[in-house]
Amino acid sequence: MSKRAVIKAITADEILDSRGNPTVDVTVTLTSGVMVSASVPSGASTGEFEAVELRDGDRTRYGGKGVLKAVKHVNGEIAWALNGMPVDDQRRIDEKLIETDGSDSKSVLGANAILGASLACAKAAAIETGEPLFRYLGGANAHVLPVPMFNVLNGGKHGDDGPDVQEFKLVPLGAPTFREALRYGAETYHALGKVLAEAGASTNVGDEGGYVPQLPSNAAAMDLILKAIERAGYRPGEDIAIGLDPAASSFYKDGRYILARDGKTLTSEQMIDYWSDWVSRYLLVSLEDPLADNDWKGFAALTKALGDRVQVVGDDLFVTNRKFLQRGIDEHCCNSILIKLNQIGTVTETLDTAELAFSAGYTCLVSHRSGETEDTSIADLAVALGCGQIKSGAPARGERVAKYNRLLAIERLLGDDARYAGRSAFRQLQARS
Ligand code: 2PG
Ligand code: MG
Repeated sequence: MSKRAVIKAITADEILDSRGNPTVDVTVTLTSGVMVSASVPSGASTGEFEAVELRDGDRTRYGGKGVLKAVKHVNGEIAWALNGMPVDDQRRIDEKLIETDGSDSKSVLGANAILGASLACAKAAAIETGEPLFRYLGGANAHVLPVPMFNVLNGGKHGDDGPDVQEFKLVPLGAPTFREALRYGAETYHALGKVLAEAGASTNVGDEGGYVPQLPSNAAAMDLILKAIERAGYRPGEDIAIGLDPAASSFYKDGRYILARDGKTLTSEQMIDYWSDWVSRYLLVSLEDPLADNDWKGFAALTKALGDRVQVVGDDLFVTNRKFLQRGIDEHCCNSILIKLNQIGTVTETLDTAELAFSAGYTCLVSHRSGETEDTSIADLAVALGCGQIKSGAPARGERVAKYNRLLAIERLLGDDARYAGRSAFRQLQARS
């Protein structure tokens, strides 16, 4: 590409996310005529130290959730700062955004404004080079298709009246290709709908497209999912394993874990025993945020007890931030990190965090947010990182399947070069095989 393809204009608009809340959409125009947009997702079970998503707070619009201030910052300060910069210099662009904001938490311009601009620049640069985004970000050797984790049963903050555990995910690690993994997931999702209906449970869906049944306990959800895997004709553990995101901060209060569905209130030690029992009983390959985001001691103990049997993922604990990840590495907390662009707010900081994770032997799981848009950049990011894992909700609902469909397109594009990560994505399984 011409090194001199520069940013000519940056504009933003307020659009809606999948929950019907406003979010930021940024359009970048280059002097070459290239024009592309990126939109920003939004979480519900957010980590305490995530970069700040700027909301207007004006109760007369969208209940205070408008993003007109963030939009104004893109059209103003961000456009002034970035106009005239070479678009292929992503690190410099992101440094400029961070510097213009000037705060640690991106609270001045808003991480939503900043990420929109950062991501739109990356997409524009990819188009300018004539490369797909995954190759622009990941280089010539980006060819590994991630194992999709399908969140088929929602609870916690994503599904009222559902289980305490926020996400029960199908992990089709035995599929030969991504395309087949998607089929395994969709077939089992539909089988689960039938299994739930037979059990007299609701098949309404939550924020990420998974069912939200009212069940007598959290374990009851596991039993129904295992039944659905078999009903769909797959072998639990071999073809499809299970991953969880309890998002434990959401049921942690005053130093105790309150599992309302189980009628239990647990200490950190008891919560670890609870998960230890689940790891033994079920076919868990991945366990994200099993404890609250300030329970560092608990995380170290849990990782020591279970880390060689299950992937322990830090989401709210690390918030895609190198600083918190470094603390986790130093204190032996988790062996994997969730990667969310909007937790940290720029493309290069996200890549830097993933780089630190790999260097410390941690795996990376690229993730959507519970409030999503049609933007499919995370699919490309997962292939660019070659990390072998992504979660984008159920294999249903437009904003969720947009990412999975993008991965189908990437797999098609790569042709014979594509490799599906499968079991190799999980360190604990590599060690055993
Ligand atoms: C999570 C995410 C995505 P939210 O906890 O991992 O599933 O949820 O976007 O609400 O933080
Ligand atoms: Mg999470």
